[in-house]
Amino acid sequence: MGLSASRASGVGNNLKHCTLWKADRSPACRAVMMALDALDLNINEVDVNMDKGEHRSPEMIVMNPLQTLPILKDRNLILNDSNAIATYMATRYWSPHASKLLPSDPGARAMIDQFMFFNSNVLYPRYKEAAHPILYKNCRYVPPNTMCDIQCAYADLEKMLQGRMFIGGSSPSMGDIMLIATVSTLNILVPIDQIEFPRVSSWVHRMSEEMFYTTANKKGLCEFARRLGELTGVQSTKD
Ligand SMILES: N[C@@H](CCC(=O)N[C@@H](CS)C(=O)NCC(=O)O)C(=O)O
Repeated sequence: MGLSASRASGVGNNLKHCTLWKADRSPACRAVMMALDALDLNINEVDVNMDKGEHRSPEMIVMNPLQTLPILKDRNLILNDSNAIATYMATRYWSPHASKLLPSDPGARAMIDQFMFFNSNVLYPRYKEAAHPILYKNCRYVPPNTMCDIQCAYADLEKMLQGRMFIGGSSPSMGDIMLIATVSTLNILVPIDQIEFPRVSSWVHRMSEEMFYTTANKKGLCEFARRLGELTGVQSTKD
């Protein structure tokens, strides 16, 4: 476990009393890292090696009995859900980008929440179902029924993206950020068919051109793809 090299540009708001424990391979952690970069907030980051079980050490369990990452500590407050962490940081600390990423208008905000709930209720559990047996249980492939569930989630997202460049309008919102972390990872496990899911494909492409995607998603996604390739013997072309 160790302090990670800073991804920060150095020009943003420095919040040295906040610490994020994270693993770049984890989509939930990358979602928070992208949110922080999009908001231009700089905090301490600690790399946790999940393969060595560091997230299950006694000092981590005190902070998060669920034994998952990410974990955010802001003085006495400890949060362990990526969606809660990202929205907390956007509303608690000043950023010139916060109102665009997470609008205060109730209708606009509810639309973003709706996508974020789709991420944590539908996409994320399917990611876990596909990835965990490979990462931790010697499984070598995504079982056909899990693959089918992921294709169904792509089909739902395809309908949800109708008429939208991004979830909240013409620029990425916090909802786009939380979703792209999971969808870009699912894309490695079950590649998104461009013909079947054209809106999802072009949204993924648009998101991959954002600066926060480059600074906070790309490296961990490559790490995930490399690890998956080592374990399954199949190299992804999607990262
Ligand atoms: N709802 C949580 C889920 C976090 C989660 O499941 N994180 C995974 C990594 S992506 C984890 O820590 N898994 C524990 C493990 O792999 O042992 C969030 O969105 O933050």
